[in-house]
Formats: sequence, C-alpha cells, structure tokens
Amino acid sequence: MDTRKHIEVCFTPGEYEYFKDEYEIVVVIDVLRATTAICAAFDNGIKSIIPVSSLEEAHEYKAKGYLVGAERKGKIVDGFDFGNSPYTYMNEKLRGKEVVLTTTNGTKALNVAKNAETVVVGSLVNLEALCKWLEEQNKNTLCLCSGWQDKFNLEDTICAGAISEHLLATGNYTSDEDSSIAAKYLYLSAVDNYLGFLKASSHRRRLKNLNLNEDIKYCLTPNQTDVIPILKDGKLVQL
Ligand code: 3SL
Repeated sequence: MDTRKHIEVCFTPGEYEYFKDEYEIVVVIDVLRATTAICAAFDNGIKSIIPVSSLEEAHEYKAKGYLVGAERKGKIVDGFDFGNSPYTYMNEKLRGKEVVLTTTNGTKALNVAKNAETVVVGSLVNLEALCKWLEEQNKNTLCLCSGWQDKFNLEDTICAGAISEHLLATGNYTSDEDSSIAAKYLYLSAVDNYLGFLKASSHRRRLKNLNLNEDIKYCLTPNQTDVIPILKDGKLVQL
C-alpha cells in the first residue's frame, strides 16, 4: 500500500471547492504581497492579524477602534491605517499589536480555506522554515494560490511548486494533479532568477506601475524569516 501523503496545488480560490476536504493542511500563498507582508509582520513581532475579505468588515473593525490595513488593486484604501506593503509592518509601533487586514486576493483565500483542519501562511520569504515544518507534519497538504481575482498567477504557482518540490524530494509525498506538475515545472524554470522570470508577469507589472519595486524585490527574496503564521479561531498568530 502506498502510504505517501499528497502534496497538491490549487491555482485559484475559485477552484478550492474541488480540492477541499481531502487535505489536513492548507498553505495559503500570495507572494505579491499579502502573505509576504503577513510573514514580515510576524517577523517584526506583531501579535495577531485578523484577515477579513470585505471592506465592509474592515470598516466595522475600524469603527470599533482596531488598527486596520486595507488594500485594493495594490493601493491603500482611503480611510484605513495602512496597506499591504511588507515594509509597513517593519514598524516598532506595531510590535505586540493586533491588526485587521483586508487585501484583494490574499485575505480572501485565507477565508475560503478557513474551515480546513490547519491553515498556514506561505511565501518565498518563509519558504525553508515552512517546508521543514510541513515535512515534519507528514500530512496531506494543499497549496492554495491566491491568484488575481480568481485568475491564475505565476508568482503564487512558483512558490507552490517550490513547496511541492521540497516535499516530493523527501520521498514521503506524491502528487497526482496536473496543476501540481505544472507548478513544479514553473518553479524549476524560475528558481535561478525569480525577479527575471517574473519580469513580464501581470502583478509584477501592476506593482511596478505603482512604484512598488522595493516591495517586489523583498517579496521575491527567499528565506528571510522562520515565522510560520497559522490561523487559530479566525486570527493569524505565530506558530
Ligand atoms: O491580492 C492581494 O491580496 C494583494 O497582495 C495584492 S497587492 O500586492 O497588495 O497589490
């Protein structure tokens, strides 16, 4: 009997319903920039992050006095405290604080997956630590890419491919889905130069047009932190 666990890749939150229920662990990925910003926040000592999908929910928290980050289409939404740049969260003033965050795709993907047994946050910046932890868990694992408005994107898929490649190399995992095979090959094509490989990608262009080049470089630099944010009772906390 094949006792290996599955590691698979789901390209968009819209496809999650076809995968759910089969995986004990879901890794939510939004390399540009939500899950990278979340990792940066925990690396800088934030206490917890409440991910919400809609601006309405974010407004409700703001009215209750919470610090709230809100991003739509790459820009900070008027009336909120900050947006989705990882650099925003490298701020002494946020240390030990609880914040609320809503983003175009990343917080939506987190909410889509919230009923899974375990939901953790993945990005290139916490790749090595996350892969090591997943390997230790030895459970059926799904990488859920946030994509862009329910469409496929390259950067999340490449990160999902990196996680798959690591787990498959242990010999304790197997992949069946074509999405997982495609993710692996995209990762292998990109691994030597993420920035170059993603030059023409849609969201990199979108962020570049907003002068967010420094954010892009940070987000595409692997292994800058060991944090693994995990969803507990609707809040992200440090594992
Ligand atoms: O889609 C998201 O959740 C965001 O990460 C998009 S952006 O990088 O802030 O534009």
